[in-house]
Amino acid sequence: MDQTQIDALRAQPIAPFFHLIDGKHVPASDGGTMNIISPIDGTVITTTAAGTAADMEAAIASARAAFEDGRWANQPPAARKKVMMKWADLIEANALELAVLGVRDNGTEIGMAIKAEPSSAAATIRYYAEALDKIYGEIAPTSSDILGMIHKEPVGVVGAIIPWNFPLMIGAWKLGPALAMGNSVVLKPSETASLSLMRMAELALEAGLPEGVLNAVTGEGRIVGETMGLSMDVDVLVFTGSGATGRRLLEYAARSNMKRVYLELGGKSPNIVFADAPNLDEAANVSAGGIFRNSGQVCVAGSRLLVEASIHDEFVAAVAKAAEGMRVGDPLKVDTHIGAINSEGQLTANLGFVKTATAEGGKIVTGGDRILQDTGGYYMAPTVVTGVSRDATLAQKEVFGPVLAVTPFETEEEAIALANSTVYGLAGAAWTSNLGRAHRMVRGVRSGVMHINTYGGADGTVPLSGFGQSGNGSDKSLHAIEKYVNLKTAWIKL
Ligand code: TXE
Repeated sequence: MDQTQIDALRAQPIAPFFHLIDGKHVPASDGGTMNIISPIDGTVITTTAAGTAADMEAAIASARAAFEDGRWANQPPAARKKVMMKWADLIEANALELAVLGVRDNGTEIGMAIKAEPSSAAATIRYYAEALDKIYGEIAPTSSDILGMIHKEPVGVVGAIIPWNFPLMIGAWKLGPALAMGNSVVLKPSETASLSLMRMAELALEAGLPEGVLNAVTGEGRIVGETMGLSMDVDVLVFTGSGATGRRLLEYAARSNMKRVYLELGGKSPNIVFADAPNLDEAANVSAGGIFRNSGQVCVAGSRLLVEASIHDEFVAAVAKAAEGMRVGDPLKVDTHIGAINSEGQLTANLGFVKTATAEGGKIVTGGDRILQDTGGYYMAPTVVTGVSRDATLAQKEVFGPVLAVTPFETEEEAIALANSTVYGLAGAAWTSNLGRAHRMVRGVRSGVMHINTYGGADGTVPLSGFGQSGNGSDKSLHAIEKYVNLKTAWIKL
């Protein structure tokens, strides 16, 4: 990464963004716009269209028409693959531009953004492009006078609602398998991180995706998102975001056409450190990264540190030291470790969690405050809170900020019980040299991902699935494809 190139890109003004409907850039039907505020310094950097219900309906109609006439679904797999491979190439060719645009919008430190955003998105699109002509139907083991065939058909119109923490990566997790299987998609980016995702959608059209197959509408969730949720013409809703919105989407589906709803709703993931961890210094550094990178705005963040009591004090000191060694600041500087909080509202909520934690008996070991306020941006010091009891707010609620809750345990059984004591089940980790214990932790902790002696970094070859109120269905890997196909049986008498 070259600082000079990054600085040149950040100096460029950003033209207003419009919806992408039926292959055209269109403003909101009532001309409304939304100011886009950069969390780096609190300034307005551009505007997006403030979508109306009519805009969303137009996008859905376009996606429906594209699906019905088969302009994408009926193309030979090799042709669809070619378009998607080209799209991945274009994302890679524009990686720095996309990453800087995204960081100006959402505040993630550039070092993480470049890897987790364009690079990961391109890899995801390429993965599903490569897969799409290797997925076969099935022939059932019927009696000899019958041919039982199972076809995999695209479902139709997919509505994808994307959050702000990793818009390109999470967007690609939905767009890759949905488009690979021949569906049409309507994309609804987050209000506070839409720019890079809108640009990535444009690149799909530049790669040759037919008009109408991918539409993207910006605007408020409660307006355009609700219209999408209630539409009779959307067949599948895929979502990453808060539990509260996830519940609404289930209601919308029940009130409309009972569309399929797949949710990824974050977590309160336990990072369990035993005294027999192979390398406690490494465990402390990786654990700090596992909660503080992207300011803790990571769905799988290891936000609960469960530490064996015998090493509690020394381990907490090591994590606090690692936290204090992380440079918080301008996310577009290549040597920044932790960038900005996405929005002022999110920062205020984080600080509220810290206040509640201390009121409930927690002790701040490091951090706890807003910092760098003179920049006008939204920054928070990485925060470690000890003495967090099992039922404390900080142990139960997702903060989605740079706040680590620490709780000691005595035994393996107690560690598992603590790990499973929330409504969530997205990720977790255990650090131990004992092979049997490692496997017991994998089996015992109810979560979609269990790391052993590491935290984070699980790539696209493995699924990310929520247990409990962390959601349903899977992103990533071939398993994600299941969300975007209907199984059709042909029962043929010979
Ligand atoms: O989420 P929302 P917010 C969690 C995290 C965070 C909290 C709030 O705990 O603190 O959610 O973040 C769209 N109908 N995660 O307020 O509102 C919205 O426009 C349809 C975890 O940003 O759920 C955006 O595109 N759509 C998470 C998307 O939902 C609606 C990532 C997510 O926003 C809508 C983000 C409605 N009525 C937040 N209301 C993760 N799992 O990684 C909003 N939206």
